[in-house]
Amino acid sequence: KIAACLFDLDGVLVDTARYHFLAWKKLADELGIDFTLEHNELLKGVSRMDSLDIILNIGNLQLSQEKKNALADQKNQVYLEYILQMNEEEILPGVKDFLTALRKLGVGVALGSASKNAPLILERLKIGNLFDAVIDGTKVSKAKPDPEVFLKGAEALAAKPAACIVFEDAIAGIEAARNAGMMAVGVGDPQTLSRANLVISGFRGLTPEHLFQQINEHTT
Ligand code: G16
Ligand code: MG
Repeated sequence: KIAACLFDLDGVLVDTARYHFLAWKKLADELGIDFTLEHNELLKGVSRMDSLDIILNIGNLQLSQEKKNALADQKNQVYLEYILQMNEEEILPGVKDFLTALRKLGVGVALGSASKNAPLILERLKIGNLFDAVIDGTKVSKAKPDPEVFLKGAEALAAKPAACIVFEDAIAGIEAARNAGMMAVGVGDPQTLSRANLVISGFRGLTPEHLFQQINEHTT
């Protein structure tokens, strides 16, 4: 019996990765660092400061913590400009129906995201009301693949980890789910997300009942 479903944000409910990329790209350009879309893959699910460290590494730049804080803020200002222009149309196909159907079944729904901007994004998408708990980057101290974000989500919903399903687009997120003792559904490429119990391409046309059945077939 599935007690709760925990959702990553970026790459699962909404495609904010391109806004992160554009904001980091602007910063990297200003620093004279050649930051590519390929590099951007390394930043998925990674915290803001760790992302900056990865970019500075690419450019072989070493900076003081003070300077790094300022650059991270600068990137976030640009990112926020994109976020503030988002609307409901950017929710990925099928997501809203899937979340609504879960609630009707009495399954707990939580967000488990590394992003400190997660509450703002939920508000822009007008789906905040579909979540029983929101665990975001301000509530965790350890980044995925540490299970903290998902364990806190399960705890908030009073659900046992083994009765939880995590939906993730990042390898580190799938590992975090496994480390939490939860079932992991990858959203994206089956080859990249081979450690997931099951991989789906998205939520379009998917019902919770159908997904639970598939999960059962893949885990028994
Ligand atoms: C997201 C993104 C990451 C981003 C991180 C922190 O995580 O995937 O690329 O660096 O949040 O975001 P912010 O700068 O808004 O705090 P997730 O866990 O939702 O995929
Ligand atoms: Mg993600």
